[in-house]
Amino acid sequence: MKPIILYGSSLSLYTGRPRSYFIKAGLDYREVTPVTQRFSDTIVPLAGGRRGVPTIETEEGEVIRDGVAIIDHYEKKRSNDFSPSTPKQLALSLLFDVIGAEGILRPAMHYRWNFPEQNASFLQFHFESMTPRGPKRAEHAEQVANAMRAACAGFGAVPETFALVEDLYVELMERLNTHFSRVPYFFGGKPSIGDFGMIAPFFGHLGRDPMPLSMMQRETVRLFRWVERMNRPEPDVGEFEVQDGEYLGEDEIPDSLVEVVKQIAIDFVPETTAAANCINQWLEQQGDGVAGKEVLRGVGIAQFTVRGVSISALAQPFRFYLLKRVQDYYAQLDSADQLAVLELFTQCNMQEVLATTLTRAIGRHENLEVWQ
Ligand SMILES: N[C@@H](CCC(=O)N[C@@H](CS)C(=O)NCC(=O)O)C(=O)O
Repeated sequence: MKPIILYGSSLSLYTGRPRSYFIKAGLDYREVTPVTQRFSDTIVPLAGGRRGVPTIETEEGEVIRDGVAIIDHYEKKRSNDFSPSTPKQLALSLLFDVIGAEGILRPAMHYRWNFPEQNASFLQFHFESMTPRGPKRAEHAEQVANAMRAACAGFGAVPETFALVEDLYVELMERLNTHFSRVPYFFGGKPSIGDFGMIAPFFGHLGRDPMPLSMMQRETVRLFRWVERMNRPEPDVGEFEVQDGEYLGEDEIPDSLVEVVKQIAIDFVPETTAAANCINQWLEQQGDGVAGKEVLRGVGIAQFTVRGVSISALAQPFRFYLLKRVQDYYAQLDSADQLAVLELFTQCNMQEVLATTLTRAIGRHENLEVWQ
């Protein structure tokens, strides 16, 4: 059987999600930087025309673009092995998948782009490696890097918000550190869909770029160990007394995990509400003409306030594409399980996101997200 080809890069946030999944699932894969002729000529046209990573060629030669779709493909094949089977754990695991995709972008981008003294040469090397070879390679790499630097501000990390972004991140690191000193993964002895979602910002950016990596190693070794563990094929749980490789029994959600989610809710909830309002207004202006069209990365600017600081951030429909999976899961539970999940989300200050929706759903067509 041919290995899976994973087009991606160590530097790329979103590649971290399927890479970790392949490692933990023991799947044979090769990571290839997306600069080959084959990528441009054969893969990109089958990936909706987008040069985005992660994109894979499966063992059978199928092309799949998007980390979430890639994991869905293998979870289906592997009987949902990395999805907890109990309601609270599964609902929270799906929520962490949303948070990993969009809820940690501000600190991830801030600690990458706003510390040039520590990060600049590291980033320059990687951006060049990801750019197709040619006479103007360095120039092209710089253009892409500049676009990403601008995206950092677009996600709301600007001088007026730096102190807030740093405070929230340090508090989150501390809470994650406490949680990972009790259990090796979010829900016990085995990684979940939520772990794979969260490793995206925590490996590619926060657990690898020189500035945030050194901070994590110095201040929160247990969090650092989770990042390391997520990229190793063996369980790598030597420091824990319980090494059963199982999710916690009886749908347990440890208090330390509730503290993590409460911390994330501080900006995730107001941002989700503001982004939904912004995208819904935009949808109203578009009318039915938008049906079948590709969903763009951002469709406006969401404005919200956290601890008295005003934040403007790109309103991204992808957040709601993933959030709908949490909401759909919740909707089909029986009433006792719904109550248990609602109580948990309320305890975490996340209850609002169970009901924050877009007025038009998002589907997938030929490897692109499209408005339905
Ligand atoms: N929804 C996608 C997002 C992937 C993404 O934004 N990847 C970045 C690099 S980390 C990229 O290639 N962007 C260009 C594009 O997607 O066309 C996923 O979860 O895989």
